[in-house]
Amino acid sequence: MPEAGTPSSYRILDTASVPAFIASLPEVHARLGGQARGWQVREVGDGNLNLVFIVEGPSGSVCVKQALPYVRVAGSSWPMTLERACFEVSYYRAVASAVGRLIPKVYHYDPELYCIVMECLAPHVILRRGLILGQRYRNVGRDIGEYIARASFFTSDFARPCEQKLEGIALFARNKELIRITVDLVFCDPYRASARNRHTAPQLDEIVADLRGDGALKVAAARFGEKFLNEAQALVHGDLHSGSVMVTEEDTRVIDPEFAFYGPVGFDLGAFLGNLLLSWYSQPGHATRADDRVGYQRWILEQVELFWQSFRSCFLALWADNAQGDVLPASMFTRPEDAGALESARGAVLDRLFTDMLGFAACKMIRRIVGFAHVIDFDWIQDSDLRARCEGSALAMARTLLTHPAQFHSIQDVADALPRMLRQ
Ligand code: SR1
Ligand code: MG
Repeated sequence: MPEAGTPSSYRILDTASVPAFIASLPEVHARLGGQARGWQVREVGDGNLNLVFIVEGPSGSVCVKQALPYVRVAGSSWPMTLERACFEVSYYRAVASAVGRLIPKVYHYDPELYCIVMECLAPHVILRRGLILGQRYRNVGRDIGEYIARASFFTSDFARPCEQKLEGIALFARNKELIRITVDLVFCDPYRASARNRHTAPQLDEIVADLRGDGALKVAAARFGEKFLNEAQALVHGDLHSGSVMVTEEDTRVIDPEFAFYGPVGFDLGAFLGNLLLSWYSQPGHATRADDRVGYQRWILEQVELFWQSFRSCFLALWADNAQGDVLPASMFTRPEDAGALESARGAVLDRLFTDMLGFAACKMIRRIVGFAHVIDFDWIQDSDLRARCEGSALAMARTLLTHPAQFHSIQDVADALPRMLRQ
């Protein structure tokens, strides 16, 4: 039964009702082919919020994603706006021309069912699951760096007139219930008593108490919370962790942008970096006799470096050709002798994004270990002592990133620091 307060036209879909819904959409029906009664439907959602169905027909398949009127993992005790589906589809539309093949194609949006019908990504897998299995995806770091560069540059003041950006800010500012989730679960709850928090206990009890008693750390995390709420630099995905990326050996796609809003570019950069670092620290928990995962950790670090380098070089290349916005416009730097000043101003912007990326990465790492929503990279480590060691090392790294940012001048500094934080 839908929650009280949901529109009367809304109903929760299930495997039995999805075929009739799809059959009512002639173009999608044609894509699947055959008759609705012959289609195979599976519910495959494993995220925290929504229903996801895969529908397969004789000529093709589609993915159907529906918002529930509550948080899926918490049940009806945590009501949640259905409008998130509308923000997700609005984000896809806003970045589609900038990012091209890096997002799935959207075939249909139903505003009454809060449901998106889109390209079924197969044989793609969720990156987080691939990382747990020790799989390598040669393009993923480079592709996600390019993705964030393209999506953020073309929605920023560096590329667009401010009027367009202000309209975007107004639209996505209405995504306030999901912004509230991030404020609470990323920037506040991990650092205070909250019934929603959990951690591996008793092994991490002392570390968690120490973290919640560390004033400097809490102030640093709050500074990034303030940035999150105040720096409307560009349209950001808002939840770009390794569970929001689907991959094959060659191909990379970004999914699940329901948390989208105008915010700091470093928030998306930090989400992806932080989740790669969590994966790196979780690897000893997935080692076997045949594979100690040390080589795999090296591969993750290569991806970390490729990710940042690809973001940086792509952002600068786009800027060189598209400086038509209101901040540092090319029209202000037309004399040959202006070139040096312009180049160093752009370099300074990239340096600030690097610093922001590290701080947001740290916040994202901490929330996944001591907050409400954990990650299977750690949760699937059965031995709780081993899991706590992996999590403790990741927490040590995150705390250093937040409280000693001056130690990190380059992405290589980050890579070099990771093994120094390992706990025995
Ligand atoms: C209540 S939703 C919990 C988390 O799941 C999403 O993936 C976001 O990261 C959110 O914070
Ligand atoms: Mg998600």
